[in-house]
Amino acid sequence: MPGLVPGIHAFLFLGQDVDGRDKPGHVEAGIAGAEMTYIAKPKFHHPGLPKNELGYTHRDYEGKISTLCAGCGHDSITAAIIEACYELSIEPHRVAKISGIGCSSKTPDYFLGNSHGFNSVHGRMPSVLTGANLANRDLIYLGVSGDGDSASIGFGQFAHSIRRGVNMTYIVENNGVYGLTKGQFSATADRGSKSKKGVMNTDNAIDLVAIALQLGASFVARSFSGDKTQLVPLISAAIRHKGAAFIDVISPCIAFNNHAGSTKSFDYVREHNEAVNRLDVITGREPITVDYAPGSVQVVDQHDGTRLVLRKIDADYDANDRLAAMTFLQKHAAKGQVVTGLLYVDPDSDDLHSHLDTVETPLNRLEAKDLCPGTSALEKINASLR
Ligand SMILES: Cc1ncc(C[n+]2csc(CCOP(=O)(O)OP(=O)(O)O)c2C)c(N)n1
Ligand code: SF4
Ligand SMILES: [Mg+2]
Repeated sequence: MPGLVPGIHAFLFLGQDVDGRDKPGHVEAGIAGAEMTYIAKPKFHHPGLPKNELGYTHRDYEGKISTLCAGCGHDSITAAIIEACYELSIEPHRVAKISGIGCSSKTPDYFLGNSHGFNSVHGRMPSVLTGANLANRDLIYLGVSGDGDSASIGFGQFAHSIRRGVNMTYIVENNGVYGLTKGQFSATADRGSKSKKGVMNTDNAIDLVAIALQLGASFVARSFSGDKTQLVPLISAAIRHKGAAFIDVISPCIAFNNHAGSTKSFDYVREHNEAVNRLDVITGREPITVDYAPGSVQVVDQHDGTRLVLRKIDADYDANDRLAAMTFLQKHAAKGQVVTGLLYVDPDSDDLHSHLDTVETPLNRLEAKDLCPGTSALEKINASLR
């Protein structure tokens, strides 16, 4: 995504043609006439690369070359999204990736180069995504944001998209700082944690996972960018979930928040990570074989036939109990522990379209006769309102 200047850009990036050229219709609503740069990946690849059910290789799910700092946690999340979409054999043109502003919000340019996308304004990803989703429910919505983008300026937008149950996978790449603007504490920075310059954060932290649980998100998880084994299936499961799926991914900023005293550094998260479960996603295409030890497995059936198999690490952990998840989270947070895994899933989830009883056809495919049902229908509606 060519958005390098904070605060003044809103780009509609519609992906690329297979030959790498921008598709006609690429719109820039940024600085008039400004030429933005990016690094395109070479298109050739080894003919022997493994292919998924659609015949696509990993390369078909990649985007441009990342311009983030080498070692940034966000790049690992990009890799996990690519892996999940490859494994699920998703048609790239069926995905809409929407983001705000920040290093994290730049990442949709580094995956799914043939998907639809909108790099919106700082903190406004959720409302743009909600609007797009209401207009066309046929796409898979991936909202990518940062802790500044979602817990600071965009906190209200985050809250409303979650409480409305928008059908989306909402990923926050959480490093506790505003990486793009050089490392100021964000609202998710823990009280008592120290900045790189040694300044202590005296404000209480917002825990987006706790808030998402309270607001009624039907899928809530936390993971770590350094744990691909946990993160990839979480993203796959969230994509297959119907409703608001929220994943908070601790993603260390190696430039500004990876020092001793930070609670979002690689070392701190590795030392304090408490995983409640490990997840396998079984799609209808594969035979369902569950061979885990009895008592340590929780199976969740989803609307689309997918089964989530949770291998419990904490044997007492029940991922269907919202209240218990909230208590569990708070108890461990008080001990400085970072709880990861699928923390809550509602097997009977639904979404905003079900709540509003909206028409199934995407709005741009409705015909005049659908939009104007005629005088007698109008008279009936008027009569019902008198
Ligand atoms: C309306 C507005 N206010 C402030 C900014 C400046 N700004 C750009 S990115 C950013 C914070 C990004 O932090 P985060 O979302 O955590 O992303 P990260 O860079 O850490 O991945 C800020 C404050 C802006 N672009 N627009
Ligand atoms: S400044 Fe931090 S968040 Fe931004 S690219 Fe560098 S390491 Fe990543
Ligand atoms: Mg951040």
